[in-house]
Amino acid sequence: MKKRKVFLGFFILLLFLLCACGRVSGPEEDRLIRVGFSQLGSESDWRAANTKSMTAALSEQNGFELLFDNAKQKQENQLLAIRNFIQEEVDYIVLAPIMESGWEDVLQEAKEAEIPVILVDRQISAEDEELYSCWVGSDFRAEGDMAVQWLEEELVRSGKAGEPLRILHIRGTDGATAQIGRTAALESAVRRHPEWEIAGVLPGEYTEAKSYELVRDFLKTDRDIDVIYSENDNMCFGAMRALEEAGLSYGTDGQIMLISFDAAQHALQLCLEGKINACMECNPLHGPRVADLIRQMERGEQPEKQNFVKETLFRADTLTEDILQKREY
Ligand code: GZL
Repeated sequence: MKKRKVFLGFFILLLFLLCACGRVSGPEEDRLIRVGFSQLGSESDWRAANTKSMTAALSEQNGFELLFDNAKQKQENQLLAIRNFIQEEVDYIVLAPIMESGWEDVLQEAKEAEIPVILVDRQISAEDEELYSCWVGSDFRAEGDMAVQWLEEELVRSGKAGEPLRILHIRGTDGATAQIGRTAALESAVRRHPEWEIAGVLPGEYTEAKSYELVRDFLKTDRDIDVIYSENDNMCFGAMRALEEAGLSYGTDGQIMLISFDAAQHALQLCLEGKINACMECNPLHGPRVADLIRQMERGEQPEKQNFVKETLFRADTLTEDILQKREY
């Protein structure tokens, strides 16, 4: 009897020690992969769709334990989140960086903690490419080039090629890869077309509210606009509200052409109605892609460093209800 009590006491002590050291993990194959995901914010329809995709893919039923942090558009919050993930000893860190600069120190800490980092959506500018394992996202310069190519072709179609053109540029968050690429495409086109002029550049930060305020104020002094090049849907929505208040028409039957990026459901519906002339797709459904990259690394494989997604441009004159219904976001 006494022996049984000693054994039971020893067993309870062992169980306590195992639990006290953090986790009593089950068999290796049943262990959840712990992922810390630093999402930059919730500023747009695109970001909401991206978060939904990421959290659905990195779910417990798919074999993941997800530690999710929303940085509310502040880089300092992302830095804090990453350091917390390191303290938590996650297996992987996934980062959607709000801007390209400012990541070297914190990613060096992750590297020293031997925690692989996967970048999603925007990129970072770091000397040491070993600070992250791989990246998945869009080719933002290509997106901008496709949008500009549409504008050039539209001007030919309407017989206005070569005529003076004034473009209002609503820019995304400064230093974000999406902003850098889409802006570069427009600036390159303006250099190619001496008859084109940038009437103004508004820092809309990808939000509808900021874009509305900036466009409303801009139109108080300058109403001579032919095109609005909006670097995401939500800023385009803000511009539309300001145009309506100023009594200016837009879209396929209006005086001002609207070009938008992301092509989420709401914008595509407006495109179908002819209110937005062209919507450049920016696919946010990175959840399954990131999950696959992690599974590759779990198998000891090294994924491609850069993983681009394919995207298309939607035009008001070719978009159909059937296409819209088939969209996933
Ligand atoms: C693009 C993404 C941008 C979207 C915006 O991949 O980084 O950020 O275009 C979002 O809608 O806010």
